[in-house]
Amino acid sequence: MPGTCVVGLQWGDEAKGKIVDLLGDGFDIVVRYNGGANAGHTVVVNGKSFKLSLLPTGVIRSNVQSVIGNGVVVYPPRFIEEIESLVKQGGLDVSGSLFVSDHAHVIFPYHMEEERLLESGAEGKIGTTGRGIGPCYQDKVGRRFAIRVGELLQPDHLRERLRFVVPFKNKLMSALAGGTAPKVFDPEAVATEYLTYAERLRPFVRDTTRFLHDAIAANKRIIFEAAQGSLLDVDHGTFPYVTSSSSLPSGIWGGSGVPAKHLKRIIGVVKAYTSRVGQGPFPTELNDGLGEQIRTVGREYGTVTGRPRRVGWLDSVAVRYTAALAGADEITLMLLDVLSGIPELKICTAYELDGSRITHFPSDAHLLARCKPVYETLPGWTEDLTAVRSISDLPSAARRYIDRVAELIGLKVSVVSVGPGREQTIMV
Ligand code: 2SA
Ligand code: MG
Repeated sequence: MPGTCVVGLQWGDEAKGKIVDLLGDGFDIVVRYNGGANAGHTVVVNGKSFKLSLLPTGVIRSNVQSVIGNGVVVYPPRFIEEIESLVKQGGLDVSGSLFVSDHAHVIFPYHMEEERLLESGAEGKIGTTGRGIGPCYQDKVGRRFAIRVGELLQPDHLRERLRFVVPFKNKLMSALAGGTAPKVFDPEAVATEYLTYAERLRPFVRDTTRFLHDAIAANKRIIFEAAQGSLLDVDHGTFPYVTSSSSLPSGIWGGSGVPAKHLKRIIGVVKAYTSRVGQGPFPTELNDGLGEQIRTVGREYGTVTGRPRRVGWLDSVAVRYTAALAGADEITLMLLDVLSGIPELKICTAYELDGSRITHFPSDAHLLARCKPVYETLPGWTEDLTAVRSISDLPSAARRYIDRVAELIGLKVSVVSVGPGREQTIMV
């Protein structure tokens, strides 16, 4: 069974969805194993574009089965909204081809409220997407207050669980708010609301671990779509400015039940520069007019939240680190067209940390915050790249940039993307 993983090697938004799309008919099953409705990708179905945040991008292929694995946190209203918008606007009915794990955890409105309170304080802000991701994973790991998708389908049990969980959450939120909770949740009302969602979800819910094990036995080709980016991984990312799940391929085993030995190809997706949303250190950040230009040309605004993304130069120290962690076999270089017209391009090749030069990535945020980038400068190009379809038609400076990136990261570049369209792709 050839398992493939498509994973972003920076802080997310590397255009992973496009790579999944390019892999096209080479797969039978597409799996999401981490995160929730904090991911954001735009897909095009029958000429119409959709913003998906919870469903895997592969869901738009009628011949592909899709799985939301046990490692994902599911917000039912968003799930229903996404499947309904696919039907209404794209004429695409995914019932029968999309499955949600009964072991995935459920996001409730109190998770979002908890997050809102935590993020509104003056200190400790992470700059999250506000989708309840962190509080839901916290409940999962804490065990006592979490509710799984399978539990939604048992009405009496769900009511009983919520009668236990919700009063605790109300107390917690009062404490977080410093006395009186701005919002008090009623367990019966939450149960009634979620039981209606449960009926919409029911046909999609199954034991996806067993489904995937059967698929492996049947030699089906599976693609794993990582959400967020490797530097947002809860263990190896720039902690604490990370998401609450394992966004590296290491999350696949835990988040889907598929053992790592079935992974045969790991594609690391890299933006030709860097972007980051939310708080946390970003050594190569550009806070000037050039940064503004890259943000505008690259349309660097959050798909989910619309937040302007922070942008900066490509950081080869960071990507070398994540490529090693991900076990990447190759990299795809995305959004190269955005760099056209910049006279000189910089790539970070080392850091100065407290007076010493280092070439490894200190993922601890407090150390990374003290790192000053050491740059190598390469000549830029003025030509528009969006219509280029082969390496030989690229300006020589662009070819040099690609070669240097491959050399610094130590992996071959297999694809270069020069625009969002499927055809705006150079196979190397
Ligand atoms: P969270 O909400 O708990 O996962 O936030 C924790 C950190 O993870 C970052 N994060 C992201 N970074 C980039 N892209 C993401 N997806 C959306 C997109 C984001 C959006 O595709 O644009 O629309 O704003 C994503 N999801 C989480 C987040 O910014 C925090 O730094
Ligand atoms: Mg995104």
